[in-house]
Amino acid sequence: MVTVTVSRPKTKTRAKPERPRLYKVILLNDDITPQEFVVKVLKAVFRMTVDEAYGVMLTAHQKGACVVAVFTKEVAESKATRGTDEGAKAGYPLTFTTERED
Ligand code: TYC
Repeated sequence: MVTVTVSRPKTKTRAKPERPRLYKVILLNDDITPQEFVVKVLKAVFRMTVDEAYGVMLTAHQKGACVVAVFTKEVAESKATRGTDEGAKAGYPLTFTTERED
């Protein structure tokens, strides 16, 4: 007679969905892009009100950079690229970058 022992893992495999890592989109200041244009891009790409967009633009203008919003990696990178491309299309060096949150 043959005995077959089947061993199961001792640890329970629990369905534990990991929270996706989040990425900040950061707006960088420059000396060339007009303030109004920055506000226009923030409204269009990040669906901000004019007041929100003006506040973010002014913080970047005064401090050198400002966190615009936080998204999953793909969304953050896509929006940063869209914003930067809008500037480039209009001949401005407007730049959005992304940075992983800790
Ligand atoms: N500093 C620019 C100016 O004085 C305006 C500006 C603000 C540009 C924020 C980029 O992220 C920026 N025309």
